[in-house]
Amino acid sequence: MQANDHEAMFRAVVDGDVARARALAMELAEAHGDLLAAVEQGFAAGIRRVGELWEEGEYFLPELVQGAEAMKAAMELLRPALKANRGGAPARAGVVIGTVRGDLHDIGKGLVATLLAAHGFEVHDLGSDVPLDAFVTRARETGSRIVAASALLTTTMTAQRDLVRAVDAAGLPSRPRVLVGGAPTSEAWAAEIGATHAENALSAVKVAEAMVR
Ligand code: B1M
Repeated sequence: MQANDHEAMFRAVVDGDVARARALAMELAEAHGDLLAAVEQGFAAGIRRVGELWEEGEYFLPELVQGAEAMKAAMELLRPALKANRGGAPARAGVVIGTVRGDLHDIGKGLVATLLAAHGFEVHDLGSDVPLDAFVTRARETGSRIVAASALLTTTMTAQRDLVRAVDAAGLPSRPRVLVGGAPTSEAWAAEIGATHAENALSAVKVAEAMVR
């Protein structure tokens, strides 16, 4: 894969071209390159641009949904290659992940979940609009070391604070730590609520690795 293929992946998502996104994903899966960097700089960069165009009033809901479809189609195809990428290493540690209650944004969370799985984590994805007790219950059931919560709205990010408190109060034997992310969150926010922050999906992998080391 060449650097300019990242541009083609970016374009396929921005244009909402599902067939092109699939074709590029298949090509990428067969190539011996940096799969994760290609995902982040190609497809993920594309969906971020779609978001900007929506905010700028250039795109409306159909284009937004179409861009998300192209992104999801590519990630569907890449999942096996991303898993194989980890070289059959045993799962390192459990991660329970979800988007917090009241929040339906799941594209970024899905990307984080996929890349964590690709790096050997055992990922338990609860989806979006996840109540606090569901995170805690699944962490208890699976003995997960990380509870990861995404929030895209300023009105829902406060649930991350409640989650830290709920996890602490549950006193789970695996003593999970909380990882937070999503556009309105920051290092400062995470420090304030007693969590760990990751800026994007690739850094979430590095941060999660450091958390279980
Ligand atoms: Co909404 N939305 N949305 N939306 N939406 C935003 C977030 C917004 C910034 C747009 C805007 O108005 N400027 C705005 C929030 C404003 C705010 O609170 N400050 C907003 C709003 C207001 C709303 C509604 C309230 C609109 C309405 O109905 N009036 C509504 C809320 C619904 C709800 O959740 N209850 C709503 C609805 C929707 C759609 C359903 C149409 C759709 C979501 C579809 C879906 O996810 N299935 C949608 C979308 C697509 C967006 C934007 C355009 C794009 C989000 C996205 O997918 N980005 C967004 C504007 C924007 O972000 N520029 C917007 C691509 C994705 C790859 O990036 O999610 O940031 P992101 O994830 C990144 C990082 O943040 C990080 O890594 C990811 C990959 O690098 N990350 C983590 C994310 N989670 C992480 C977790 C981690 C670590 C890193 O560890 C646990």
